Amino acid sequence: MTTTSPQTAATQRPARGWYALGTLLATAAGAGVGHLVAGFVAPESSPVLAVGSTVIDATPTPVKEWAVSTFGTADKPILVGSVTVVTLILAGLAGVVARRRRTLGLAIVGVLAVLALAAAATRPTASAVSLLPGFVTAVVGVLAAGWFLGVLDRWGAASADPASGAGPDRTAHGDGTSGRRTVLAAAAGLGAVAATGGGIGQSLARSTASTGDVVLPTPATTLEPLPQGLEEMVRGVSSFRTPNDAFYRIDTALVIPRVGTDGWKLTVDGMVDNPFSLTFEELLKLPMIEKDITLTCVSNEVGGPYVGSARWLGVPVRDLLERAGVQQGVDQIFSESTEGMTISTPLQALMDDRDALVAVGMNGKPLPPVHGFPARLVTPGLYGFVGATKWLTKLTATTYAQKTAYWTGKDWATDAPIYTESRIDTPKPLSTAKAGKIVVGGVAWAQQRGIEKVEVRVDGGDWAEAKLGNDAGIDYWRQWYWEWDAPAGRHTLEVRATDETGEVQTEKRQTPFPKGATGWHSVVVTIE
Ligand SMILES: Nc1nc2c(c(=O)[nH]1)N[C@H]1C(S)=C(S)[C@@H](COP(=O)(O)O)O[C@H]1N2
Ligand SMILES: [Mo]
Repeated sequence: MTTTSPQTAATQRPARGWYALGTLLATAAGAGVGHLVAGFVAPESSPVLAVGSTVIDATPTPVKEWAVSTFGTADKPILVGSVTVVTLILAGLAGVVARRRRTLGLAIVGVLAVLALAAAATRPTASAVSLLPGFVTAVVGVLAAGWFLGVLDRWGAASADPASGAGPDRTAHGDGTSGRRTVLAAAAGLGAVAATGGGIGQSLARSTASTGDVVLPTPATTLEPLPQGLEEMVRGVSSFRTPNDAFYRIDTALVIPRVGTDGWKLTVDGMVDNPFSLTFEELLKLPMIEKDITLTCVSNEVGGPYVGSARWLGVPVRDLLERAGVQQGVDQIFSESTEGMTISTPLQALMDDRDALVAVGMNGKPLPPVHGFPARLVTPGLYGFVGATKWLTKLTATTYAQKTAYWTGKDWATDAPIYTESRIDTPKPLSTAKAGKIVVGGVAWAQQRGIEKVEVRVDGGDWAEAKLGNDAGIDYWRQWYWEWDAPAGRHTLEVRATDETGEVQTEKRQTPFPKGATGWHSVVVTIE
């Protein structure tokens, strides 16, 4: 070893691993404090979450589809975890650099934080306050790293002193001097700052707006109560109404937007004669209707879970657009949400008699925060990504030529009617049952057309007609069941639906991208 460094000789420094640990923990401490500050000012501007959201937006569609189909709704924690791991690896490498080139190493720690700051600053909803968490992260991270590396240097200098025995390079893990204890205490301190800041920040970010004080208005026209479902008779079939807390959730938000009703406004503008805005109170005073609608995600694979059915309460979008006076030439309504999502819906689908809603109620309750509180769009017959904007705040009348929404910019379809689909809920795939009577059951949907018939077949044999559950309108799914006298062996069950126009669900396999999956759902079971 030579003294190429302007500082102490390499032989007097603790091993690289200590430096890597130091900058890693210092960066974690910085990010923890940044997360805490974000929890107070703007959770989505937390360094890790801002980078995570930027990664989501920058991820090519096929990769995102793969992630959704592989990880399901765990894709978010996995993304945040990956961002954290990659950042900590880079932070650790910065420590290795800092061992010899202190300024450069610390600068890398600073750059990591500044990248997070830049990510926060370029989010669609960024404001001046979004810069604070990244700034705090940079300052805390660099100062903590500088401090910790100083502790290491002093340890190295002390142990290089002939009086205190061999240098730490050789004895880093074994000499048990008080210097080592000091270093470990410093490391534990940084770890504690990271964990405490991150933990408190996380609980702040999770505390969403309360919907408790919202009293839903009485609808101008009410629906009959939802008819009886099959779930009590057919064990394992999806319930006719999906409870709010079991309803699937798909969105790009890493933090559930905290939207209070106080500052919230819905604006209708663009190519209209009379643009206007409504407060939440004003919205609630408009005549509302109830509607049973099955919502479906375009990313739902054949047989997948991203479909749910609820009774929605809201104002027909048509009423709002008529009040604004949509001008000639408009072909899309471009909606925006409080957290910066943009979604485009064909004007026609919002104006015709399907009764697309600006919904405020879901199954008799205010919208839960994850499902768009205080108001969202629900468009019967269209996949959610082109008609179900959550945390809705703006409807702009415009044209597809003028404005491109988030998913359209990622090459998804612009107009995406839901395909006729059917799903076997029971028996479960690869389950085992005793030979004899088995009830096969599930759901089928063909929003805007309605389900006429559901058929099941075993091992590619003849199609048998299933019995349908009650009907709650063409925009709502139908439950179905079929009694099977199951013989021993391994069997494949398949299902297909026919809509009320007479069209049979296509067998042709199609991926969710770019306009929804098609094909027949099948389940393999073993009968003993
Ligand atoms: N603001 C916002 N709204 C959104 C999305 C989103 O990412 N952000 N995702 C859409 C998609 S892809 C679907 S399928 C539905 C899902 O609604 P849910 O989570 O209430 O089931 O919301 C839609 N509305
Ligand atoms: Mo979706």
